[in-house]
Amino acid sequence: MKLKRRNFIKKSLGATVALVTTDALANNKAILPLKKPKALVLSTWRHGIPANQAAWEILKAGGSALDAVEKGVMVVESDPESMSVGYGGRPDRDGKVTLDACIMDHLDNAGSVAFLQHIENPISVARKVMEETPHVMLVGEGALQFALAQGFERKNILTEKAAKAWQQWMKDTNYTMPVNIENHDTIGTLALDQQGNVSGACTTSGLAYKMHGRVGDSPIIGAGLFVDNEVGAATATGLGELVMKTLGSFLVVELMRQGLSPQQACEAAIKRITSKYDCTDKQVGYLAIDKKGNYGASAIHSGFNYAITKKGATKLVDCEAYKDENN
Ligand code: SD4
Repeated sequence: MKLKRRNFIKKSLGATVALVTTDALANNKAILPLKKPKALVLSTWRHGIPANQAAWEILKAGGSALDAVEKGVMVVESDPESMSVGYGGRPDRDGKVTLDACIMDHLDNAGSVAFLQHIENPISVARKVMEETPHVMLVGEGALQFALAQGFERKNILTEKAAKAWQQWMKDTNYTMPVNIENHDTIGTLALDQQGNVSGACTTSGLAYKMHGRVGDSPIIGAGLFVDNEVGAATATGLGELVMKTLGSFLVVELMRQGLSPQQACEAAIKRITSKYDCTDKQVGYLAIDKKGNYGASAIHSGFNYAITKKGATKLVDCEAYKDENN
């Protein structure tokens, strides 16, 4: 039987979609329910647990993946105990907290801020860039001016705890920029909503004690995050320089477009890095989701974990270190 568009009736927005055929109506037969998309949210690292829980409240109520990822990462940005994101984030080597964030929705819209100071929730500024300007990315002073004009509060986001840790670091390291597998914890969140749409958000204070002015992968569309609602979404954590040089999240999504599963695509993107660069003391982790709700993750070294929430239940998953079968 040929089904036409007009045969689809939406019972209500965001709720179960029912399929009715004219024949079935004529014969007074039962309405066939279509499968409701299964909402899902994934976030990098342990702080992904509270982020997912906030995102889930939105998804559960039929809200958009876009709202879910924004509200989810905001919890972590506003938590002073999380020392790699937003308020409480570790400063650069000059003692300044500079934030990077980006967001992307299911309609291919994107917004981003980089090297932003004095604002607790850079992800919401990134969303405003996406929704209120013709641009994708604002940086530094310009991003701050835009945020203030949009009504965001200027705030000291360097906590006493982060300042003390920085002072200690100054004593111990003599101002040498560290690059190792320990000094990062960006949050990247990917969500699939009940309407079957995918969105993502990524936000960080970047590598701890980085050079002043350094921007990582996290606010770069295609590097720290990429969403294509035809395929799925991916996000990255770890040493941003390696992610930027391989345009990692875009690569993962493109590999999924070509038919790889999220797991296979994450592994292939990690392999792209390990085959080109010495990664002895460098970590990168990828997280990906497809439109069907399949997901995967891969990382150069063990230690990367992520939170997954489906059907309201959240668990933390340890990601195995990538193993190249050919080596
Ligand atoms: C950066 N990718 O600035 C970020 C840091 C990070 O988990 O991911 N941390 O390079």
